Amino acid sequence: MWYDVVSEGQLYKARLRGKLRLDGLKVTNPVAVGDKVRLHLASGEESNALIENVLPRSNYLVRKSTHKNAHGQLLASNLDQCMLMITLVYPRTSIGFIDRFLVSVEAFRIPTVLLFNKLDLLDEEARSIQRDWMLLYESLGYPCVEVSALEGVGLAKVREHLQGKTTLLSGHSGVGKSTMLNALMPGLHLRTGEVSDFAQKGTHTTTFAEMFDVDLDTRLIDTPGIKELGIMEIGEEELSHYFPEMRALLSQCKFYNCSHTHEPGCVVLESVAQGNIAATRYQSYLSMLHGEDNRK
Ligand SMILES: Nc1nc2c(ncn2[C@@H]2O[C@H](COP(=O)(O)OP(=O)(O)O)[C@@H](O)[C@H]2O)c(=O)[nH]1
Ligand SMILES: [Mg+2]
Ligand SMILES: [Zn+2]
Repeated sequence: MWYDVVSEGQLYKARLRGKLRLDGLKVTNPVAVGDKVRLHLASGEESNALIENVLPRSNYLVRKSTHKNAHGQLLASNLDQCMLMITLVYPRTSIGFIDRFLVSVEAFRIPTVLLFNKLDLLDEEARSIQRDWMLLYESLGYPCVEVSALEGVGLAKVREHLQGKTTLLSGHSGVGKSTMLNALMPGLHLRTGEVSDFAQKGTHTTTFAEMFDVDLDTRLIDTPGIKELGIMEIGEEELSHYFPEMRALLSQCKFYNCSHTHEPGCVVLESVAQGNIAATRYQSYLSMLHGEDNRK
């Protein structure tokens, strides 16, 4: 297994030196994109670079491994934020998928920006639905930007959000991630198309994320082939903490271990009834609570 390590502008192909200690993190891979490592250059040769250890991570994202259930897959580390690309049409991203993504990332205490792409394809009705979604998520603390990556609309705002940060870009295949990366970084020429993970088709290899430098201190991580984050085990009593609008109310529920489904004196239920918590959000909460597959 070879890793790309950049040091002072120079790219090294590196291998792991022996076994790395994993800091008690139950993951299948010891190193991930975004990691800062100590590199050892044996006899000064570029081809002999060894990763000696991984420096402490400020945060990380782990997703459920498809192979071993007990261990997750370390997806990326040292992130300032995630950016979820959404499209209302071609393909349609569902509210359930958005909420599931947001909960997964909240669990790792990483902020998320929502990017609504393919603005050029929306008719008036779809545009108005999109505006409602944006109002809702903005009110929850998730900045929203609408763009057309293809026509270059809204890219200045995207740049503002990215500036000086390391951002993990995610979203369904076909929403326009590669198109946006190409637009932000002329000269990159990533392959785009309806089926972006073409190269992985029919194989069972894990797809690794890749980091791009937008400028000196702005980095974007593309996650091709990752269809959903795959929520790590989140306990029922923990789930509402990852809905910001519920988190703010939790201490007011009558029962300490309230599930916010039927209990008397539940402030969350009250807020849903009064329309202060969006019905769609509560629906997402219930389906996650009941372990329903909400990935589409
Ligand atoms: N109409 C329209 N098409 C777009 C836009 N952004 C991307 N596409 C198209 O959507 C398809 C998938 O884009 P791609 O960047 O490969 O998506 P990815 O799978 O998320 O990387 C391509 O045919 C793109 O040309 C957009 O803003 N508007
Ligand atoms: Mg792509
Ligand atoms: Zn409650």
